[in-house]
Amino acid sequence: MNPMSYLPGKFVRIIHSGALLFGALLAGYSNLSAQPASAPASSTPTKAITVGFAQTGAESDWRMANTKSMQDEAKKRGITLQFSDGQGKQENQIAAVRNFIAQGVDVIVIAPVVETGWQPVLREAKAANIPVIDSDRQMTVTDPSLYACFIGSDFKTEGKMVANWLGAHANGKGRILEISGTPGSAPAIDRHQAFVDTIAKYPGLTIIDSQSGDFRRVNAKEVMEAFLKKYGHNFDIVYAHNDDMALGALQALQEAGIQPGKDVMVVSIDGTKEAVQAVADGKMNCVVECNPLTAPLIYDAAEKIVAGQPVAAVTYNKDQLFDSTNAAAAVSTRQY
Ligand code: GYE
Repeated sequence: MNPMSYLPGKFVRIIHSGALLFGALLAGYSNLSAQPASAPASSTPTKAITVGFAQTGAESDWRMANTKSMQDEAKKRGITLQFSDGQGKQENQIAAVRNFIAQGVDVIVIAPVVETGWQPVLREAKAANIPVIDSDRQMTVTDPSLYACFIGSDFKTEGKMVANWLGAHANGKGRILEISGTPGSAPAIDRHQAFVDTIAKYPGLTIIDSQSGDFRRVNAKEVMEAFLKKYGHNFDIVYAHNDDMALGALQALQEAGIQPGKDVMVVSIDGTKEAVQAVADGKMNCVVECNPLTAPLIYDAAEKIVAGQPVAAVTYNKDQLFDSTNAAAAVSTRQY
């Protein structure tokens, strides 16, 4: 493993001086002679890298699309991908990262199930000079040099977008049942907090109860059934932290004889094809997108880090919103 020095928020890899010199000569050559940059590059193929990916689990359609994106893009680029499904448990993910360190992979990508508790294993990766990319969910660390960069969505913006949409469309009917994601996960924390902070602007909107559905459809259906027992029809809005949970809630509502999208509003986040279709069908009211197809950005960053180039500390997706005005037109273009 090459020696590497760390700067806050990014990694700088000091590559073998011979390679550095060779790279500098190539760069100089293409600049001075005005040759297309690709001419010399094509004669020096970049080393295929090995990436270890500690995935959260397989809890939702979003997650499956994210895994597929990482696998397909690795194949396309000739990247060797070591994939581990953490099955929703941080201890499994930590064990996977230790395994990647033992194997000496070039870059480790973690989609952390929960936000905290990563520092010890990140220090082990740093000691082994293996850069880490934080994918999808933020990790909280006191030492920002412990990972190279974050690539994913801004969950606070998503929570805020849903809340502002409700502020504009709920027409004074504002008793909200919240079905939240995995406790301690960045999306559950941020999508709750930003939503709460934003609905404070709209006096009619209040969360009357909040329970976790762990980002899973079956769990959310059970949560919704329990809500229906407790509140009867006495609520106006279901806010689910992801589409799978909204679709689980939809089933429970329909079984109870309540028409989702009409008798009560259902809103959520992810933008899966199935949920956007439900909006187009009038069974859901608003879905904010959260793009899982981030593998190209992640591997771009991984390849840059390995090549000793700087990367942006934080890259957020630009996520859009679907409601009755644009969902039908968008369904056929949804890729997950
Ligand atoms: O919203 C949900 C998934 O971390 C953004 O996790 C991700 C969330 C996504 O299971 O469907």
